[in-house]
Amino acid sequence: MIGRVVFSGIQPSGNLHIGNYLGAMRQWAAGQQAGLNIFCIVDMHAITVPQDPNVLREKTLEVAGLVVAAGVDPEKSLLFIQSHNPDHANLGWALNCFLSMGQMNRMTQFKEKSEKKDFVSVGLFDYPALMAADILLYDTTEVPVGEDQRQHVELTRNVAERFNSRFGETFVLPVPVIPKSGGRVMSLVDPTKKMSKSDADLMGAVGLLDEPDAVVKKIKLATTDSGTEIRYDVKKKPGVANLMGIYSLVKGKSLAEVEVEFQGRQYGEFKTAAADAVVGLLKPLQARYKELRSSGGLEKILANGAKKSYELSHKKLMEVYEKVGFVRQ
Ligand code: ATP
Ligand code: LTN
Repeated sequence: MIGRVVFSGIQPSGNLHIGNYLGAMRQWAAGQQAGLNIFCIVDMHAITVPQDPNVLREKTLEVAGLVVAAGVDPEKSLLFIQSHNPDHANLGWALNCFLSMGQMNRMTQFKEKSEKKDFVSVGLFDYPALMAADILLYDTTEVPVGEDQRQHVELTRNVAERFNSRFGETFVLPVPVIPKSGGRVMSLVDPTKKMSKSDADLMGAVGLLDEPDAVVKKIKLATTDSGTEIRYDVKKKPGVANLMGIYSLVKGKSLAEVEVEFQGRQYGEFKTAAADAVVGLLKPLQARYKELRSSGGLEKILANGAKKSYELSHKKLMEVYEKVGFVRQ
């Protein structure tokens, strides 16, 4: 084991939004100073729900590019596409056999994502086993994710403990690292729901690749209450509170400072300031993204990430194969 190992994944489905950035990617970038950092574009998780093949291919590269543009430095971290390293699916299969139906039935994300769907794949149900494999292959100690993923990381610890107690020390137990603020950026249309890539209403989320005009429009039209006071009150003023949260994270100011800054001012003025802040955040990110996609540098980064990740994961997979009793080649 090599001390601190950070692993996180992101699905290449839909358009990445500022919730993904503030809740996850920003932390990934900030935490790269020490230890081994691994980030994975989880295309195999994405096909648990229907995907258009051409869109999935393009989104996979887009998300990878945005992760780098958001500050994940390929010199310091490994970045790769999940389907490029077959060990993930192979360990996922093995872990399936150490997870109970009862445990999986308690996963709230499955319940939410399967509701009112005509077709629910076994893959969607089994999603957390593959996620556990992603994490456990690398002796991961920390998993930076948003609040919605806490239960999956708990399940990962659980299956690791079960395997360890049966076969002896094999897996490291990871801890979820959830940001104190930013863990849950809410929709601009319905601030009681989280900002989501899979939301059909595109006005709810500010995309990381949105043009400045679109950003301004979405923030200006964001749902707020009929009052006038700019005060942080999630229950009574969820829309204003959400915009204040976004503004405070982007500007690096506390909520109390934001309240003081906008005391006695109108919603319109505050929304303009919030929109300016988000446009300012996205401008350099979008410039880095465009440069990376046009230079061909991304493909090299991903190829290197796949090779290096396999060197690490394959040892672990072979250890598991040995322990469960597979004949080695
Ligand atoms: P969907 O919105 O379609 O459910 P998602 O954005 O939650 O997708 P991922 O792409 O897998 O799913 O999420 C990537 C990371 O972004 C995860 O760590 C997740 O917790 C975080 N994240 C997603 N939405 C938000 C949000 N609204 N606020 C904060 N963090 C978020
Ligand atoms: N389930 C996660 C994405 C994901 C992940 C992982 C996150 C897949 N594998 C491993 C952390 C570690 C999500 O939907 N956000």
